Amino acid sequence: MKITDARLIVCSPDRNFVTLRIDTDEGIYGLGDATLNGRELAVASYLQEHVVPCLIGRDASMIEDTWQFLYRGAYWRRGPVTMSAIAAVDMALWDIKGKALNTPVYNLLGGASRQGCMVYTHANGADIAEAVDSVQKHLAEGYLAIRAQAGVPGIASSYGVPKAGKPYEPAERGLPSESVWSSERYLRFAPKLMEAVRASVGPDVHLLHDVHHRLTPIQAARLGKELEPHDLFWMEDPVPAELQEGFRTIRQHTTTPLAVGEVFNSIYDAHELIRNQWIDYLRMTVVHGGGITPLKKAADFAAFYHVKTGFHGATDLSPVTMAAALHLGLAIHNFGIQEHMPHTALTDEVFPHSYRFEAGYMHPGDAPGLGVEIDETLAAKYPYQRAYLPTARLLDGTVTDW
Ligand code: GCO
Ligand code: MG
Repeated sequence: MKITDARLIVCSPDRNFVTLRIDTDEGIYGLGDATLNGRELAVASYLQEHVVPCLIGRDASMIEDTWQFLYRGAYWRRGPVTMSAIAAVDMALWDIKGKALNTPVYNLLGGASRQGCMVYTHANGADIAEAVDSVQKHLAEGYLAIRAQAGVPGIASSYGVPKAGKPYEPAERGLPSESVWSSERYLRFAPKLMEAVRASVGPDVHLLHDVHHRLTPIQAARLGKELEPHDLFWMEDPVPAELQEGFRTIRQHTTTPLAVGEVFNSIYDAHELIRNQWIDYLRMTVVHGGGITPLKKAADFAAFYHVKTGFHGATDLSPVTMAAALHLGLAIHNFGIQEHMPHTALTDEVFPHSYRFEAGYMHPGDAPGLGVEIDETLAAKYPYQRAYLPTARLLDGTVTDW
């Protein structure tokens, strides 16, 4: 089966998405997600200018070979733009293989290891009371695991908290906005938030919290210790993780489980974290981690060190990535949890899909391949719109991690 065509579909049904469609001479096509929040057009151009010409005429069944060709053959390796581009090709080829063999992708990855993938969703509020209400609302929807964030007193526009009346969406149209940050104020507040949430839900609900790369290792160690009585499922991204050995300090001081890696794009971003057992959950996901092919290997490597998966699943990953993550999560043994930040109704209309949510779990569905389509006529009505993630400064004006 030969690749005859590959093209990019860039659209913005409520937010930007970059999708790759690969066509074959047997009439079967596959879809891959290439969305990189705030840098979408760089990936689209990388694919269009440098990858698509090399795909035409290749054997669509050769997934591993194509991955190695795009990774090693470029000479320049890693980085989110490169790896998101390779991921899109990889996903599309798995989609094609599933359709060609008339089976869902999870069957090709070893078959189902469980009935469904437990997911967590986001609860948030301007203050603790609103956050607790939001947690209760999501519990009523059937979620068994919930991430809680709230506005930190004295900090305007805290991470994870929506503008009044809107669902939380990290990217904003136009040029990057600026927010302020104070780790001192946050450290005084976060344990109170999680204490109140735990008191309202009782012992059985899984609670998560995202620090979003804001602290130093010793601050994160202190927070982890203070959160221990509230029994978190995980504390996410407590420090920026370029320096993997930063996690040694955190780990020495706290038993709060740690989740890291939504910005990683290679196993080499995480191999020390895993090998030293400094983390409990690996958050790399299919689109930014180079595709299903390398992520399956990363998950298998992590399994040997008691590390489970917790794939990133924010709205800036398209329904194609959500499907791919669910197929992989259903198949691997060391699946931990899947993030589920639901897309808007319009996004779901542009990307009809077979995955479904029921009683706290998601299932990829049994459609052949990944089980996601794109309505190109509808997509064309929503062209790309410039949008960026916010930036952050400390109270004295110093640029800090958002
Ligand atoms: C999460 C994340 C996101 C990111 C976003 C950046 O845990 O879901 O931290 O909300 O901020 O994906 O593009
Ligand atoms: Mg996060």
